[in-house]
Amino acid sequence: MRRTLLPTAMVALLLVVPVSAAVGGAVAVPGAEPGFADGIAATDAALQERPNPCVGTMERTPNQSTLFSIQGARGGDKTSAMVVSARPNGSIVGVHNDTAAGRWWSYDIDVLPNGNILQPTTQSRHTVIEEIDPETGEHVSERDFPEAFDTHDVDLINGDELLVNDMSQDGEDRVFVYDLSREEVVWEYYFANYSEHYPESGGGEFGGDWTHNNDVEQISDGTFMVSVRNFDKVVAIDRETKDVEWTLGEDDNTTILHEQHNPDYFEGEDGTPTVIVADSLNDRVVEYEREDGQWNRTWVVRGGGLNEPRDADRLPNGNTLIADRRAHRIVEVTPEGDVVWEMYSPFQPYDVERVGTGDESSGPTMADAGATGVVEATGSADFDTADVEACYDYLTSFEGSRLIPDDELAAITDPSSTDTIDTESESDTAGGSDGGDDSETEPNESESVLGTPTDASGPTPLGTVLALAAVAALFVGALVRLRRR
Ligand SMILES: [Ca+2]
Ligand SMILES: [Ca+2]
Ligand SMILES: [Ca+2]
Ligand SMILES: [Ca+2]
Repeated sequence: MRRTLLPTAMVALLLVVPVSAAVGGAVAVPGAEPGFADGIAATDAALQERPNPCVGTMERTPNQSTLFSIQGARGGDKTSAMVVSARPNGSIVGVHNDTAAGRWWSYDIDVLPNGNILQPTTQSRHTVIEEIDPETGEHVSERDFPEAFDTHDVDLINGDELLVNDMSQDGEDRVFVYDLSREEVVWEYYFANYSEHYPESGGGEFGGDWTHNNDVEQISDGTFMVSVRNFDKVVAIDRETKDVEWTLGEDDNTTILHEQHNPDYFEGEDGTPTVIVADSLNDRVVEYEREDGQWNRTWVVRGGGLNEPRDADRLPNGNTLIADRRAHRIVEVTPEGDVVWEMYSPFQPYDVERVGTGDESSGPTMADAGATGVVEATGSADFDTADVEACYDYLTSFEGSRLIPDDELAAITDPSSTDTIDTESESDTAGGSDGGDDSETEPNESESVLGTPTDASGPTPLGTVLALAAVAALFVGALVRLRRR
């Protein structure tokens, strides 16, 4: 017996919690960054030229800032879960500290069409989805999903739906769609209902960390791509029929994928389906193309210290931006594997996004770039544990939680204001084909896309009354059950 829809009225009433200022911190003042943390080798001339101790190789400075999330774990120790924004030269725009807001883990980040940042986090073994103001780092909105366990990815699709992973811990692993207008779950896919694709004997322990489904993406109208990590495969699922349209990878066949993260789907110039994947336990990033019903591996970057990468985004310039988990760094590599941009990101980065390049990857494919094959990553800065520690100290003491600089934010919310930002992939971001409705032309950067039913200052009186009534009803119900025992 599988769960059906969430008790949606309760969820909507109790758990939609607008928050006006969950995290403090002043807006960053450009240029007013703290100095080097203690313990940095101040005699190192090369290091002295760096704006902070988190900067690694800087062979090339990109046009926009880079956002990355840090899960916050070092060995068995809990460290700060953060979202960090770095300027092209590696200087820090701001740091959003989720541990300070009471969260535990911090995962996939998406820049929404209004410039806000969407992110799943966890607190007390359940999922909290945050929408973060890019100017202040404050939470415009937070939503609790108490029945969703340890969600690693949520995407905004079709303008008003959230596509969400739920790893569960009871065999009820699922992907679901939450309709923000109707305030309810409108679609669910329980992996255990499809044993032909996900037998209970496969993946991790059934009833425990079984599927570890860790990434979702709407790759076309009505098709969801899902990373089922513990089955070493990525599947494309038809929303209507729930049929599996294609599969990349095979459980325990680790020559294809091994406990992967964050596959991105895009297409070659001739429409060839292409997926780039952080092939985590193979310590590499791989690109596959689909031809005649077969997935062919076209590009691999490995070596050079790559250690369990968890995100890889293809940038419009053909380079690949990688969140390298156990190396505690973000690297941008060329098709030939040269590291051209590198930031330390302690401890355990999860996702990285280059501001203004669209959500995740938009191409080009390595086949179209004429750069197929296996390449070795080279050119990382020669950094050690002390460097990473110094970076951690710097980030956790950084004052200012702004995440996107003003000019870059303007380019996102009003693309006509500048032509320096590549916005060609906006249809991927929203998952819809017509991103030009009237509401988008209005200045709306302070609004919440999560669609809290009230303004950001708190629940309406009616909402509060209904929520309290619902709590009271639960309490009375529990009392009645106790007395019957
Ligand atoms: Ca996402
Ligand atoms: Ca996604
Ligand atoms: Ca990605
Ligand atoms: Ca990414």
